[in-house]
Amino acid sequence: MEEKTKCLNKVLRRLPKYSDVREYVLRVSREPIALSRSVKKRALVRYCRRVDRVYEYLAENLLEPLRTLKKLLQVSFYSRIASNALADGLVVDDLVGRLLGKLEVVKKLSREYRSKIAVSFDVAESRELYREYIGRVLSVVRRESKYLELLDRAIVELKKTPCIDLSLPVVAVAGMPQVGKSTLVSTISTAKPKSSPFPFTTKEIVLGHVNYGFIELQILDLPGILDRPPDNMNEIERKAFIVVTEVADLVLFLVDPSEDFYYGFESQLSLLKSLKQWVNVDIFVVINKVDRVSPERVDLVSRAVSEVVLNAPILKISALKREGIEELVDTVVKYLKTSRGESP
Ligand SMILES: Nc1nc2c(ncn2[C@@H]2O[C@H](COP(=O)(O)OP(=O)(O)O)[C@@H](O)[C@H]2O)c(=O)[nH]1
Ligand SMILES: [Mg+2]
Repeated sequence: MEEKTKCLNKVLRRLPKYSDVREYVLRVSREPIALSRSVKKRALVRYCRRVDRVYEYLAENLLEPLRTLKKLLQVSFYSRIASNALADGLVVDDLVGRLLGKLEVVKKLSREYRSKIAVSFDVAESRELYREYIGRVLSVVRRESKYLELLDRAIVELKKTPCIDLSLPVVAVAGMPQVGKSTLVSTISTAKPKSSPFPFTTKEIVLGHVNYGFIELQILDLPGILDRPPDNMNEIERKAFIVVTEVADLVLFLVDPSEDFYYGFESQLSLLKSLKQWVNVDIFVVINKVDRVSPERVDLVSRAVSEVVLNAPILKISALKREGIEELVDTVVKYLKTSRGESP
């Protein structure tokens, strides 16, 4: 599948609920159908048209959106983001497969009843056949209504993911809650995510662009991650985890060196160690908030961190006071250029 910028919000459509489908079908069944004077067997023709309309509605509102979704789910990032929005253990690809399989029957039923109505004996028979048709179609959709609603939840989640160009480099900003991720992203990029003194302010993935000469970098602000195994993470933390494992070309791991940091330094170090194991790309540690701690404390934190990341750069910044920002962006751009085989 070609991987260009995909704005899922535009590409994907919400699915109707069973009640929406039922309402539409009942409306079509009531609505008058205009026919020109020359048409013979008018009642039969009207019922045939109604069958067509019901089928067109289902094809356009259920089958097509499901097929579009199925294609997108070939990108494992989208598939994992969508599954993350479902109840435990459900895999979005299985649900789409199931629904497409079950709803395929609607096409067969529509053809079958259209032919039967076309050769029906009289108005009463064609009406009876039409009723039977909508009864059967609605019962197929009703039986799947639980799955339709689940999938719609996954679609809503996918529509919230920003328009990332997966063929261009992506820098993900990760770390515990409150370390200053949103402040950094709003300092260096076009995105202005909300930062606040309360943990878990950032609940969604936010995409910003960093303009660096002719280069435009994609940078992602992420929800905070706590130091616990992925299986124990909540849905919001897992979203951040999926980004760092699926789409990031480089992870900036932000650390708060403050002695009074709510989650402590040891847990940040422990999270960094875990991320090193889970993530396949390089991780640069960024010690933030250097404006509020002593240089000795920064050194101490820096030494502890270097034992985990070994030779990777450790940057020191104040996102709030805009200190060390230029060097950070420089380092990132140079790294991405060399890692993509271009000279720096
Ligand atoms: N002193 C200081 N405070 C900062 C700095 N960066 C962020 N903060 C503060 O730390 C808190 C959390 O910031 P936020 O960006 O929301 O953190 P996030 O949860 O990691 O996204 C806010 O009150 C910010 O103003 C910094 O460089 N220095
Ligand atoms: Mg944030």
